Amino acid sequence: YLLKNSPHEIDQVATLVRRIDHNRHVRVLVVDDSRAFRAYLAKLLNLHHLQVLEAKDGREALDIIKDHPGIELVITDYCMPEMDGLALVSALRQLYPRFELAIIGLSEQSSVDLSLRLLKSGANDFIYKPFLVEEFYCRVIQNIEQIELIRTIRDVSVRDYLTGLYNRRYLFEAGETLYAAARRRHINLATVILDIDHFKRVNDNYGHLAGDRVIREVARILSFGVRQSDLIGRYGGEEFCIFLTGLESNDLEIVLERLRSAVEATRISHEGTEIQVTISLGATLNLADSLQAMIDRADACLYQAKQGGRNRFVI
Ligand code: GH3
Ligand code: MG
Ligand code: MG
Ligand code: MG
Repeated sequence: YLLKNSPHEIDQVATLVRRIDHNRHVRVLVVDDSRAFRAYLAKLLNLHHLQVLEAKDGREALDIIKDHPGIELVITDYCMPEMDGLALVSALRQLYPRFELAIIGLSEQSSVDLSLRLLKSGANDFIYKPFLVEEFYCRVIQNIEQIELIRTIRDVSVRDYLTGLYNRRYLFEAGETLYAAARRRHINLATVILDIDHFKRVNDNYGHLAGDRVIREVARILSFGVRQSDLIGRYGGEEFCIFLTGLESNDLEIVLERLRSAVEATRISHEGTEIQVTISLGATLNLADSLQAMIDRADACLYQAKQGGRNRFVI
């Protein structure tokens, strides 16, 4: 390849390298039938601390991307023997939307409308060979930054700021999905609502900052107490909601008691003193007519737990 780059030019782009230094773990898949060209691109990308995986054609690229989650960018050649760039872009777009995986087409000018066809198939960007290293870097960085920005925005939009748990909006959105799946498969969906006992006293006695710390700590204990596949979120001020699938009645009791006792056993240090809180939990297991109906049932159980003296669960 006739690359229009001098070593001097590579020095100049070293300043760009610093910009995405924090992207140390970003994974890029390079797809090209020329081993030498793949190695060249890998070297350029490694300069930016990007982790590079290589594939020699579209078919191999699809295998690799399925086995390696976390690839954010695919840079693909057009002309390849097994599966060409156009077919690869189309196949990838069936699997990943544009805001989850960026694709840059990279090819010689073989026809006037090649870049157009790749873009229409779903590529985010296109570069003709030979290219300026600086342009290559600019496009790579811009595409990665866009993917990461969208990821950050999505993350912020589903998380509760104080605790890092899911927020109420996402909790119910994802809850509806779990509920529909439970209906289809005729399985239970445990729905748990819990509330910190006498939380007003914490705020009154120790101040709002201490109250916030208690909420965060309880959130941490709760998320340790459930499985990765369970859905847990902050429902209100000091109220939380958990959806758990695949539980029998006995398991639910065990989970609720584990959460209750874990919170009770914790001492939260604040300005030299230790704060202890308890939680009350309400839960229901069998499917009701709607997710809202299940939440209402769990809420009614929570009310009973409060009436019954707090620091307990009711199913
Ligand atoms: P109960 O045992 O009946 O639940 O008594 P409680 O005092 O906990 O009563 P309630 O649940 O009604 O009180 C919730 C309090 O939580 C009221 C509100 O000021 C406080 N709160 C809500 N959100 C936050 C928050 O984000 N931070 C802090 N520090 N306090 C909050
Ligand atoms: Mg080729
Ligand atoms: Mg409360
Ligand atoms: Mg409350």
